[in-house]
Amino acid sequence: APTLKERLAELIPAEIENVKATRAAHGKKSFGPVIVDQLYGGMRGLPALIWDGSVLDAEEGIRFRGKTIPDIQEALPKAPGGTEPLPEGLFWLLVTGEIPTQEQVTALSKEWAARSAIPSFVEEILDRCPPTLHPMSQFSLAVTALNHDSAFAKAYAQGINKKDYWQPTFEDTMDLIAKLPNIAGRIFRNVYGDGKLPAIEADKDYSYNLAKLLGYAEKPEFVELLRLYITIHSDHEGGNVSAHTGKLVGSALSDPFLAFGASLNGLAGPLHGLANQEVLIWLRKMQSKLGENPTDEDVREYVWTTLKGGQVVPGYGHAVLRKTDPRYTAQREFALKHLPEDPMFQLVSKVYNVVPNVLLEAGKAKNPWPNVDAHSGVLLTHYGLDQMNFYTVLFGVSRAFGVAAQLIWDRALGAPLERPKSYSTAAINSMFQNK
Ligand code: FCX
Repeated sequence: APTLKERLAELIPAEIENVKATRAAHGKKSFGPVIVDQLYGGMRGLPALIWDGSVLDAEEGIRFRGKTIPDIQEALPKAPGGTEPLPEGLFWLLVTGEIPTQEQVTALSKEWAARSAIPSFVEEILDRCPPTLHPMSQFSLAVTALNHDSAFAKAYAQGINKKDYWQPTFEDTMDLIAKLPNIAGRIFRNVYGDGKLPAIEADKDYSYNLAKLLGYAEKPEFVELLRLYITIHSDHEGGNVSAHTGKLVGSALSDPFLAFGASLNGLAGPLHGLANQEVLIWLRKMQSKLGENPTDEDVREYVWTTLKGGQVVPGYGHAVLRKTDPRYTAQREFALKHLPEDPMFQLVSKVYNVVPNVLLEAGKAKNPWPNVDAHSGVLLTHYGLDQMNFYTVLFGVSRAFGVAAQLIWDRALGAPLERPKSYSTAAINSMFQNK
């Protein structure tokens, strides 16, 4: 069976032809008008990007290469004795559109373990960070610094032919993904522990090794949770801040480390990935104010206080989704299976019964339903990982999979520099003066 790189080399020529044919057939077709409000409104709904790994439907939620979350839970290879999909398989699917064999997934686990060491100067950068520096800032620093050894940057400096860009890009993205557990683990141990890190095991899967670095390898259920977590946070089509930023920066031919470092800075914002930390803080505050078992009416009032204070309810709403996020549902099902009695999970369920009605009543949010971030922290907390400032780092480890897959294809297909057109308010007023 071919390796991932060999399979890619087989797929790329046909995909170049497919894009050519698609553009020949549909290149001049219109999606409809662009209206001025979209320029002011954060470009909602503006068709502007190609992203092959996944497509998001407002009602149904995410599909990875055409497959829903339940589809991939069923189809992707599992760890021995496990029931959740291995993220290695999800990466293979994102890159190739194909379901890998167990053997191909095991080979990826091994390859990532073999590539996992980080340069000692990056370890030193992390060791010098004050523990008060947010884990996401540390994460971004370290990923950016990996550019020191970028195969793409080196090949470019040596004058690589653009036809071959995808090859060093592939090597860099494999290194990037492989090194993230050691970076995340080091940040975790430096900020919350004694800075000592166990070694990665060469014959174990990615999620097991990440759990081990965090100190959770002895809890098989937590390892399963990580497998699910990394799988479902990996990709959410191309327009979200972290994905789009990675693609944008990559379009300047900045290497995958620079591009994904930029993604992480976007993921660190409270309206995006930091929302998983914000949710836990918000729930904890609610608990300390209302006690362990508040009534629906108490929760309702607490939600209203948040809204009246001019704040968002973290974990609710979405720029594209108009239904409960299937990533939320997948995590809820995990909780129902493994921790139905957990008081914090019961609080999350109560919040789920109350918040949508309040948001509907308030009348502003276009989507009153929960997103992925409303649930993840409670699962991690259940197993003891209650260092909320760290949660977005785990989201970041996963998001690398989706961004990496697209970076490979962008370089394989010769995606051009991104450079949309901007206008000033004065220009808009003069343009539409008499229209
Ligand atoms: N609580 C309170 N108000 C909300 C809200 C929420 N959860 N969601 C939307 N609104 C408000 C908006 O703030 C906006 O108010 P304004 O008119 O005063 O500016 C109005 O409703 C319309 O916004 P809407 O069009 O529905 O939402 P956007 O596409 O602009 O924004 C996000 C989408 C996700 C940013 C928004 O729903 C939000 O702030 N949610 C809370 C933060 C969050 O959970 N983010 C994580 C999202 C995601 F899953 C991820 O990236 O990880």
